[in-house]
Parts: sequence; structure tokens; C-alpha cells
Amino acid sequence: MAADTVGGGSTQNETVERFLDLIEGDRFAYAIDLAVDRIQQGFRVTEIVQQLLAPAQLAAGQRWHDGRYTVAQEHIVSGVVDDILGLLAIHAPRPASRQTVALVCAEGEWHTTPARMAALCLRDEGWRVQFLGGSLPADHLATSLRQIAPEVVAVSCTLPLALTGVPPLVEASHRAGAPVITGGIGFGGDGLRSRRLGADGHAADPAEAAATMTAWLDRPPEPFATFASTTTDPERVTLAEQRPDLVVAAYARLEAELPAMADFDERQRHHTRADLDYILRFLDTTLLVDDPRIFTDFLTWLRALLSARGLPPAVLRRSLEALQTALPPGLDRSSTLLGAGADQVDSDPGPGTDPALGG
Ligand code: B12
Repeated sequence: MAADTVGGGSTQNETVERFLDLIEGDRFAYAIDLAVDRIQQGFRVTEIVQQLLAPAQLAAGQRWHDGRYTVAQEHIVSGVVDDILGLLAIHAPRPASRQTVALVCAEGEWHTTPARMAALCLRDEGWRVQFLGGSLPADHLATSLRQIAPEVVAVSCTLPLALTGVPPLVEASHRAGAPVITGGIGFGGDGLRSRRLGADGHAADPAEAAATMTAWLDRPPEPFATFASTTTDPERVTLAEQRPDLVVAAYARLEAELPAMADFDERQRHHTRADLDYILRFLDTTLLVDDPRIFTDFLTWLRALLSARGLPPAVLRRSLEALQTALPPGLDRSSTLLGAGADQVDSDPGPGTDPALGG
């Protein structure tokens, strides 16, 4: 294996590139060796996760986002990474005590790999971790908590849309007497969304979480933040009820404005409707958490995704305006966010693309 083993002197980026090159070259076994050999080289499990596997997943996601990778190529990398996480679990230290954290993904969240990475790093910190997997409904969590009785519940969220699945998990954990700590990019860079959703703490990484959870063993957070349920938020209720009609109305308006859409095939029509619906779902999540950054970050992400696939930002601007026009009266926050979104997209037109679609 000497030919493919990358020893000292390689930078982290070079090693990550080497790892992805091996996978792109269908040399999965060498990629796995590259990661697992680091145990013999004295790396901690956490270091392999955070210096190789997480950056590789980030790169795979970025390559899908900017059109260099197909969805399948992203999945292939994730498959190899998931295999390695399983292998590394053997090398994580045995729990130092019976202190247990139940780690779960918010309902609607299927990004289990970031959560598995966090679970492995928390084990590396000496915690006993019960990993409850992806998209767990609150009633199933409640049942598990009666059996596990953990000291802490940890909630992972990568996709901001899954933030809507956090409050029921927080309520179930508090009812079981367990404080909640959150983590994952879906919560953003600070604890605001976590607090707004009723959790007791947020951590940027597993090491910070381990320190907070250990402190909670002596001084649990209290009182548990009660989360004013927002199911009664009339604007969110109306938006949810009207979402299918809003998509139809906005699509019709776009079709009237953009002659090129007349030639759209069913796949293009489906994707355009799905994007309009996706915008409204991110709008709803932004209203739930009351953090406009969720919507501005999403639009920056969507504009780049569409541009990388040849759709000019002008289509996104028109889509936001079409949705804003379709809104029934009284949805003021939604109208403001859609209007500001259209200005945001317009202020940075991005690279020129298909003129027939107003590029
Ligand atoms: C693999 C992957 C998938 C796989 C997931 C497989 C799996 N088993 O996880 C699949 C194919 C299922 C998938 C689906 C989708 N995905 Co995806 N996915 C990814 C990808 C490429 C890697 C995720 C990963 O492995 N991350 C591992 C590392 C990098 O994550 P990390 O955040 O650094 O994790 C660390 C910390 O956050 C922290 N942490 C995480 N959780 C917790 C919890 C606690 C308590 C603590 C303390 C710490 C902690 O510790 C971790 C380790 O250090 C990401 C790219 C990315 N940027 O993350 C896109 C990405 C997240 N996906 C994305 C999207 C859009 C989707 C889909 C909507 C696509 C679609 N149209 O269907 C669906 C949504 C599915 C759903 N409802 O969840 C976008 C999200 C963009 C956005 N708006 O936010 C991304 C960013 C891709 C991109 N570049 O655009 N995806």
C-alpha cells in the first residue's frame, strides 16, 4: 500500500484532495486506508473526522452545488465516509462514565452523517452516546428517553428547513427532564436559533458541547426555557394553508412574463414549481425562528445553485416578486422578506446566463 499512503508533509487540503481523487478513481480501499492509517500515525478519531472526513464532505457538497459533481458522485463520497465512520468507532475510547447523551436529528433532517460525526467526537470526549438517527418524531424520542434516561439530549440540524422539527424534540426532552444542546450548520453560527427554539444550549463543535454538558452535570440549566408554541402564528398558518395555491399563481405569473417557459418540458415545470415551494418553506422557517439570515443565506445559496445550472438570477428575482404578488393581504412579514429577497438577488446579478430567460 506504500504507493498510496500519504505520510507527513502533506497539508490538510492536499490530503483531502488526495482522498477525493482516490474515490473519484474508484480506489475506495486506498481512500479508506488513507483515513484509518492515521490512527496508527497517532491521530485522534476527532482529528480524522474534523481534518479529513468533514472537509471531504464539505468539498463534495460544494462540487455538487457548483455543478462539478453529480448527485451520485456526492453520494459515493458520503458512502465511503460513512464506512470509515463505522471503522473509526472501534477506535473511539470506551465511555469514561455512565453519563449518557442521546443524539438525534430534528424531524425532517436526513443528514445523519454530520450527526454521526458529532456522536463519534463526543465518544472521543468520553461521553456515552446513544445515536437515535435521522428525522426522529418527538413521540418516538419520548419513548426512547424513558428507556435511556440520558443526562442530556443533543439535537443535530444541517438543513435549516428541519429547524421546524426542533421544538417538539425540545418539549419531549424537557418533559423527560433532560436539557437540550444543539449543533450543526442548520442552527447558524451563533446560539440565537437554538434559543429561539427553546433549547438550553448550543455548541459550534462537539468539544464545546462536551464541556457544556459536563458543566450541566453539576449545574443543570434551569428553568427549562418554555417555548411559546408558534402553531398559533396566524401568518404561518395561512402561509401553510395557501402554499399550493401560491405556487400555482406564481408559476402562472412567471409563465406570462417569461416566454421561454412555454417550451419547458414536464421536468422543467416540476423543478420550477418545486423551487417556488422550497422558497415558501424557507420563508416559513424564517418566520418560525424570526431570523432573517435564514432567508438571505438561502437566497444566496439558491442563486448560486441556479446560476451554476444556467438559470440567471433574474428568474429568481421574478419568482420572488411573483410569490410576493400572489400573497393574500395581511401576510406582512412574508411580503417584506420576499421583497427584500428580490432586491438582494437583484443587487448582485451574478454571472451572465441564458438571455431568453431575462439573463
Ligand atoms: C451527504 C449530504 C446529503 C446526504 C445525507 C446523507 C447522510 N447520511 O448524511 C443526502 C443525499 C441524504 C442529502 C440530502 C439533501 N441535501 Co444534502 N448534503 C450532504 C453533504 C454533501 C454532506 C453532509 C455531511 O456529511 N456533513 C459532514 C460535515 C461537513 O458536517 P458539519 O456540519 O461540519 O458537522 C460538524 C458540525 O456541524 C457538528 N455537528 C453536527 N451536528 C451536531 C450536533 C451536535 C449536538 C453538536 C454538538 C455538533 C454537531 O459536528 C460535526 C462534525 O464536526 C452536505 C454538504 C455540507 N456542506 O454539509 C449537503 C447539504 C447539507 N445538502 C443540501 C441539500 C440542499 C440537500 C437536499 C435538500 C437536496 C434535495 N433537493 O433533495 C436533501 C435534503 C434531505 C433532508 N431533508 O435532510 C445543501 C443544504 C443547503 C442549505 N440550504 O442549507 C448542502 C449544504 C449541499 C450544498 N452545498 O448545497 N444530503
